[in-house]
Amino acid sequence: FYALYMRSSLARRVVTLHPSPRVLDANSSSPAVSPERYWGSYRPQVYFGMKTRSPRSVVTGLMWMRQFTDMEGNLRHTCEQGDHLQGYGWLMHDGVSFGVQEIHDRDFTLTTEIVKRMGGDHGGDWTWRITAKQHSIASSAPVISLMFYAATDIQGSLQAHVEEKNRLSSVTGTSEELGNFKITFGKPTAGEDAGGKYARYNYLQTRSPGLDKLTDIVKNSLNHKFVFSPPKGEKRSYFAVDSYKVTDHQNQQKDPKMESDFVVHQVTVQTPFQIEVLFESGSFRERPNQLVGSVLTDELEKRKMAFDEKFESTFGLQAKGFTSSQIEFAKAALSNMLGGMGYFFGQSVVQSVYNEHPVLYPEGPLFTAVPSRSFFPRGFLWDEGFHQLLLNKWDSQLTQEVIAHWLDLINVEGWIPREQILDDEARSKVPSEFIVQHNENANPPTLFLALQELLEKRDAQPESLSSQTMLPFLKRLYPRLQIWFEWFNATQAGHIANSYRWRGRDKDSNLFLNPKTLTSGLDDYPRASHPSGDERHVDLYCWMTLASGIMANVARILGEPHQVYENTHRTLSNNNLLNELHWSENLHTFSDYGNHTQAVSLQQEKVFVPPGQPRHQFPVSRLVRSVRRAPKLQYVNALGYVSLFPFLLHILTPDSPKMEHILRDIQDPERLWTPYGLRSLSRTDPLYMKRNTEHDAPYWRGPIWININYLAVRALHHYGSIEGPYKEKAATLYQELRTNLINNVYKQYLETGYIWEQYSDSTGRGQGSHPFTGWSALTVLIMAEEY
Ligand code: 6A9
Repeated sequence: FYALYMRSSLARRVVTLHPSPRVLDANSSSPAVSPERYWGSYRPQVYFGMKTRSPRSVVTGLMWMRQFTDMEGNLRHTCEQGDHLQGYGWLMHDGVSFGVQEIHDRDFTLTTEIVKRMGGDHGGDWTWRITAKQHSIASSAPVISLMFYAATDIQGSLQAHVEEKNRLSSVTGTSEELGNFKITFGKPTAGEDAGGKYARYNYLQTRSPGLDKLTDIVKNSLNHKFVFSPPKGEKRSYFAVDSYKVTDHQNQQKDPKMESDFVVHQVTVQTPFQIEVLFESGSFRERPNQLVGSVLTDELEKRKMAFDEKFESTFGLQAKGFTSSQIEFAKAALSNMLGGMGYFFGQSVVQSVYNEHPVLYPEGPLFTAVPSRSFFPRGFLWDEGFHQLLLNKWDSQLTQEVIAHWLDLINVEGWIPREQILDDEARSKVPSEFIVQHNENANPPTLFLALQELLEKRDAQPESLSSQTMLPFLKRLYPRLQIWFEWFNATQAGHIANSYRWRGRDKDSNLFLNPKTLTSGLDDYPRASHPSGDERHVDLYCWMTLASGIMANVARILGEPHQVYENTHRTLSNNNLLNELHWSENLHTFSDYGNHTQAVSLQQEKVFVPPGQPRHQFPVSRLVRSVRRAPKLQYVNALGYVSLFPFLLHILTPDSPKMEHILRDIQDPERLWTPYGLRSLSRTDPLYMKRNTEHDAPYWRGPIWININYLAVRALHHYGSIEGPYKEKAATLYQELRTNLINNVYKQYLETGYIWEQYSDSTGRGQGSHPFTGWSALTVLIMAEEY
């Protein structure tokens, strides 16, 4: 019995939250405490939508489609790369009160604007203005259907108000967090002061089994029987939502209690046109006027001006002489990170060695920026530290809140799940094998970088609001930082004292050219060919050096004992120890150490599929790893981002002779230097641009990544401004690398309409997920020279 009891209590640990008081009060996101941030574009996974920062928010959104063209797959809703839009994203967004987005579809552009107005007890009112314009007047103006919707999520209710046959003029509703409210749909006009336009209307009022099903419900309800017949044009039948089919769908649902209200207002109209949608909160009583028409235009103008002013005073790009087009680009990069912030609520699926099956983590909220609105619109732990380097310059309060949300997710062991896949909408985007998060897995503690920035800003601007809230914030954060740091120190330690090792590398070595290390964030970056307990990883060593230093600082500020952190920091900062553990005299670079051989390659092999599998008995050919020379304990011969870490995180002393080698590798076009930024792996590396499996293209084996390049320019700036033998060299390289990065990310944006996940080291072209305004948006800081 005792053994059983022990087992089950161990099994519960992974899902037991840390007992220290949360950094955020339970009501911290409520409209009473934080009215300005209640409503927001917190649904980064849809092209356009809003929700409140609450667990079961009413959501609003927009779907659209082009009529009279190939209909299949033409319905737009969630951000999908497969939609092949020519670009979309927020051009302006202040993170609080307004935003302007442009969406470039095949032959027309939608401009989606939001303006909020405070009042009442539920986060106030807001208005949307959607403006549609065709791209070229050479062809006939496209007819577009906009489908505005509102949906509840388990609690609350919505009533559709229909006038003039099929026109849904408004939706009234009520929910726990919003009280009573009303959404009014304006009629389309040709422009702000222009008259009305011919339009057809349709609506759908139904129930939905979940927010992840909204697209399907609308798709399944589409019917082609409706006729578009403008005064001077031809009669044509068009697609519209039609309630009958959905009733069938509804009947298939088993649990009616779990169904939520879903109302869609479809308006079908030819470009150009403009439509406004007005949300009014029932508790907002002394409203001077409605936020529509010229009132809205005036408000928008004011916010845009304020945004421009704040942008210039924060980043100073005009003063630096950037062109207005470059500044637009930088505004778009920042705005899409701000406008791409999500408020997610739900549970991770996690597992420890004590759990036979994955288990559900406690429910909780996460307010976070996301790397990519299309491909991974959710929180990633180490991405977030980079995001906050940019957002902290814009709004330190925001950064504090985001860090608090992440640390409030920590469990009693001191572990934070790396990838936050919290609700059905998020889960619907992830293949099942990637959903479960394992509690032995780390991810670089970049939130310490963000904390470092917060502390520096506090020193520079002691009078600011965020500096004043800093102490109470740090006090509540501190026990969580301590356990987080200790978790790294204990669970990711290497065999030798003061060395560190990423856990969670791929186990089945024979299927991969080099088993991946997803937890390091650098996925397929080459490590020891044969994972073992003897490994030590130089990037993790450096992250721990940084983290211990920040821990010591925070402890000192709070008047807590700081000796232990300081000792760790002093030990790890000692370049002799670093050299001893990680400098390879043969390779002349900082390196990982482990059981390694360079003599590996992928070979075709005929194998029989095991009995029971569909193609049993037939030989199939697959790639397996062949090892031509046995591995032995040695330094790992890879040259790339990992080798640079002692420099990237400022751990090298400025007079270290190793600087010479590092700067040489950086500036060598045969190794890391390209006209577009530093490549992730040297061109001379045996694994440069090598696939890891048949289906796994090189990722961190050559391409240029902006987060590490940001750290590199920052380091060059650092070593270029302090005394030392390499000062001038660093300062020169700083200018060149900075220019190359800015020019290429900007050029790709102009050419493709997107900021990208990574850039080709041979052509500079953007590649991978897009839009990617996570850490690639750090280009703004590189432009501003804010490090
Ligand atoms: C798997 C795909 C429809 C990989 O930016 C997020 C992370 C980084 O933290 C990491 O360093 N990216 C980098 O190497 C993207 C990870 C995406 C995983 C998505 C499922 C969905 O399929």
